[in-house]
Amino acid sequence: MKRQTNVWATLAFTALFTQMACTPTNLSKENVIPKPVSVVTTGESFDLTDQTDIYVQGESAGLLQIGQYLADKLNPSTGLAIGVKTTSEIPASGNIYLALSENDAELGDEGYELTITDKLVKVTANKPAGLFYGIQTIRQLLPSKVELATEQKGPWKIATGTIRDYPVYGYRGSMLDVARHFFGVEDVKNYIDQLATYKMNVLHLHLSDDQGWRIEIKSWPNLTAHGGKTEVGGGEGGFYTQDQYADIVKYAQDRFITIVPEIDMPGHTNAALASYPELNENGKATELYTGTEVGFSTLATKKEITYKFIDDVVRELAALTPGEYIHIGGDESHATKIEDYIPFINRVQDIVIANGKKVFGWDEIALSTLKPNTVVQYWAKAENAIKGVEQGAKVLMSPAVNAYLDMQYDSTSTYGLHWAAYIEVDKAYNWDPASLVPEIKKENIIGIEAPLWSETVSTRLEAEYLIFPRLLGYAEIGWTPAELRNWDDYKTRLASHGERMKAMNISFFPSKVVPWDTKDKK
Ligand code: IFG
Repeated sequence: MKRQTNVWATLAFTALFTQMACTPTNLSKENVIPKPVSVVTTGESFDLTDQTDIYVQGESAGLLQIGQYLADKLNPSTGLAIGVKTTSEIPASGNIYLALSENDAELGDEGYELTITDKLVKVTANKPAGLFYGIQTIRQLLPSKVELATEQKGPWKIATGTIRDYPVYGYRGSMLDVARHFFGVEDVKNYIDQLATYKMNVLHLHLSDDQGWRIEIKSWPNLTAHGGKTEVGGGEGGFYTQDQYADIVKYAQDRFITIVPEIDMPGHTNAALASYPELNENGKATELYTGTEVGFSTLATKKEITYKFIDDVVRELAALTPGEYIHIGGDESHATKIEDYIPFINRVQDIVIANGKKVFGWDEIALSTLKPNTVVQYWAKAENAIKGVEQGAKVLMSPAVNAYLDMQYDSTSTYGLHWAAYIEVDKAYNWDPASLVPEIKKENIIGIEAPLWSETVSTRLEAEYLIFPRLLGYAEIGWTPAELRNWDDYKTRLASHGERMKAMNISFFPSKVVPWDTKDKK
């Protein structure tokens, strides 16, 4: 008899322990990336059940869309058929509630407050973007299996407490080079979804270069008919029709991501020069180029037709781009004399502004006279970016030695280059934009961007090998205050995202500097 009692007691304890182990009750032990600004735990847990619905305050279509985005992320794996409804008052217990708040100044335009009790999960924010970022956090407070596309066993519990969270920088972006190798609409949309998951809010598309022109311009059709025909290595290239580009822009907008389109000039222009003889100094079209050299091409900066060309391109692109910026490139114009480069950049800034947009350019543009709202993207020469600061320009931090996603992790990693540096996951994380260059202060910086140049990658799988897991660190650098960031804390949170990235079908590089075997705690 005695022995039997022990057996039952052991079984009961094991069941209780397992249940408790699955029940998250310590909010401050969760592995949210980017790390939230403040977390207070209250030690209980909230249950998502088949009675749970998402209620949004008021009748706004925008809030319903955000609610539906969350439902679409939760329903496939939980099988709970969570509905999305509007309400004019606090919903009954067991539900999720999204509501715009009066004016919680500390949260700004992108911040949110997430209050979880055993009865209600409530997200409040000044603007819809804040609600959208609050639901990204809700996703991460559920077990990583919530990201799977097939139904999983519950329970689906969320630790209770309050998270108040808001970003350090307003520009938290990545760049995708679709010119060296072309990536189709579905790959771009997939990347947009991944960026949104980690609260990033800009995708810069590098749409033209020596190897390809990727955006339809109706007034210069040969740019894509001819200039879009190939890519590095001689593949079939491709391009976005204006409808496809508009589709990408809308998909991004629905996820609070701004598209910044780049037409690189006067260098990196061989695809245009191969498409129109008249754009060349000597009036002869060049050959299409499928190599990876840089700095050998230039528009004819002294011919008037060049500026008509640029005006036509900028006008059509501006009409398709709700974002306030157009990126004019300006990098590595080694085939353009500096005395021609400077007036060219001055004039192109005027063309972009005349078409209602503000200017971005790589740091060399600081050699010209920058217009009031022109932003300098620091990639290679700090002295250029400093020239920009001296002219009163804001700086976008993309230092190649820390933030170039196309850099190899180490000398053995498969894809990528290493002209700037080998960038392991810890090196990608261990830097602070506001103290990297003493002359570039926090108030001069609009944010950070991690570019993926595509000379060495041509598929989503290869791109993800370079992008992930480093992107998660850039997301945190853009969002979380530097004083809250340290590698030892981050690496264990990142380790737990291994399961989460697998569940999201992200093929990330299994870096040895990350303790991946730390089991996902829930
Ligand atoms: N520099 C070139 C890119 C690309 C890159 C690869 C900039 C601004 C090297 N320009 O980075 O076109 O070739 O790492």
